[in-house]
Amino acid sequence: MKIKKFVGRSFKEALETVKKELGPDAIILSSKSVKTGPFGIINKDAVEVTAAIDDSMEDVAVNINPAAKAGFSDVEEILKEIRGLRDEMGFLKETLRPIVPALRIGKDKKGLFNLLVKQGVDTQFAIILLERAQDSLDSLKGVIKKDLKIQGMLPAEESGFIFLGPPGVGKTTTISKVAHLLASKKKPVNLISLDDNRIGSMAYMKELSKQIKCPLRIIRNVSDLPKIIYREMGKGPILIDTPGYEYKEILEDIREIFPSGFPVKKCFLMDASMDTQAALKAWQKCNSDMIDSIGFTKLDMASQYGSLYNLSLLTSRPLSLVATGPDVPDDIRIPTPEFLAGLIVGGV
Ligand SMILES: Nc1nc2c(ncn2[C@@H]2O[C@H](COP(=O)(O)OP(=O)(O)OP(=O)(O)O)[C@@H](O)[C@H]2O)c(=O)[nH]1
Ligand SMILES: [Mg+2]
Repeated sequence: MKIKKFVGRSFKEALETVKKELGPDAIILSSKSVKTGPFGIINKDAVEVTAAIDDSMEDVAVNINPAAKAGFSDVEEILKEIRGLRDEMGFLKETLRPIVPALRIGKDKKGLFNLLVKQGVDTQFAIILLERAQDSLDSLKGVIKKDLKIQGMLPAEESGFIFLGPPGVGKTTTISKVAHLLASKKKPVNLISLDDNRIGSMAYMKELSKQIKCPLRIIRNVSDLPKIIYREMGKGPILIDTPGYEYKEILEDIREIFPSGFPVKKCFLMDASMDTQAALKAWQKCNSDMIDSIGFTKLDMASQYGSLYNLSLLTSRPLSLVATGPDVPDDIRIPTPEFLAGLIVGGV
């Protein structure tokens, strides 16, 4: 077996040299992009092809008797066909490499790649993750864990939260869970609702304030906030509920009315059962640069959790909390990186 390397400006050119030098029976063993051409000359898009020719084939062909030679020629035809197909596949792979980045993933990591994509992790993110991980699930989880920033509720335990997000994402339900959690830690919670229009929402907040025995103010505009906030600040966490259809305007008002900074943490809630694009659209609709942290709701409704990884990276905000069901006060969790990474790869 004679093995030789050939370099060409393209895979096709390298292949032609292989054919010229080693003949049509040459087998392509591998190919890769290289920066340097023959004699160390820098060549921008060079392709190096490693080819082999079985030099014993000639001897076999010479020594074989004529009767056997007839059968051999059939085999030879099939081999030729296979070599042709291999060349074609190599050529196709080279042509597709720039437009199908997944071809960068080696055979040993293909299973993990498929798993990530099946869980909804963005293809580009999956490729980068696998370039940084070894070919084991534990190593992959380790890399995912490093990328996830989890802040928890500590920064908000004193100042409080204003929850923002699209309609129905779970703002009022989450505020209720957080209020119970903080009340159980003996924090003197202060409730404010900017949702003064809907009877159901107001009744819900009134009931919550009764349950945890804390004051509630229902206001119409962000301009009503400064006097309450500056009076109550420092006494305990302030939890502010907002109506979903107005989150963009509310953020604009906050920027205008609190030019030197808003003292309550702004947490944007995203529905984990929505796909990445839909959730991202809601995020991009508002002044997202003003948001301090994110939270994921409805984890119980999601069938895959890759979007949690995508959105953590795309928003580049730390995670405050996740909601794991509709039940108040139990279905809330400050996840560990281990828990989240487990969800993202499809287990726990
Ligand atoms: N399954 C499940 N349902 C939830 C979760 N969080 C909230 N919900 C439900 O989602 C629905 C909407 O929740 P809300 O808290 O009213 O949502 P919102 O964001 O305040 O809605 P708007 O004020 O209309 O924008 C309710 O039926 C909740 O019970 C969760 O984590 N899992
Ligand atoms: Mg609400």
